[in-house]
Amino acid sequence: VAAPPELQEKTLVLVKPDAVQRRLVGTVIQRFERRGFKLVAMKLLQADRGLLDKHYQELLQKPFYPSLLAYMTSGPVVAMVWEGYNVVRSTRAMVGDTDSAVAAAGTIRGDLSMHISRNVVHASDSVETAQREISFWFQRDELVAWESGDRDYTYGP
Ligand code: IDP
Repeated sequence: VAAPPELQEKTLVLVKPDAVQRRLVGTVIQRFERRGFKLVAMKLLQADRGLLDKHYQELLQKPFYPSLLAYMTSGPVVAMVWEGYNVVRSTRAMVGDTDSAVAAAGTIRGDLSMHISRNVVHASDSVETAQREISFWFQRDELVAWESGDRDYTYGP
């Protein structure tokens, strides 16, 4: 039986180049897996400027954009789509404040990073943004629809 629509909300998470270099890919994945979210797409890739200009279209005019672009193209990233109830908001809460220096302990940034310019992960900030970002990073057929056998234990009947 297919999950109801509210359990099929999706968000884009990127494990940024600093985290790939620091061998934190597994740690980041484990955070979302253990919460109960469902992984529906994942790949390692070297992002290029065209993709990042679309992904960060709201930030193109910011003074830090050139350094952000250099950071995000400095090595491979892992792009993932996670699915589940309230996943966009929950994932943002798990990721923590943009500035790692003030991100709360217990969040991914607060536990694993020190500075706003090397903040380990990206997560979409709204359902609409998530849909747009997923379409930049993944082809439709790269998303896998699958039912997890533990759904009643995760969400109740
Ligand atoms: P978010 O990643 O928490 O959604 P945004 O404001 O969308 O935060 O910024 C995107 C990314 O740009 C941040 O995650 C960080 O890597 C970088 N960034 C944002 N503000 C600054 C800054 O003031 N200096 C350097 N990098 C920044």
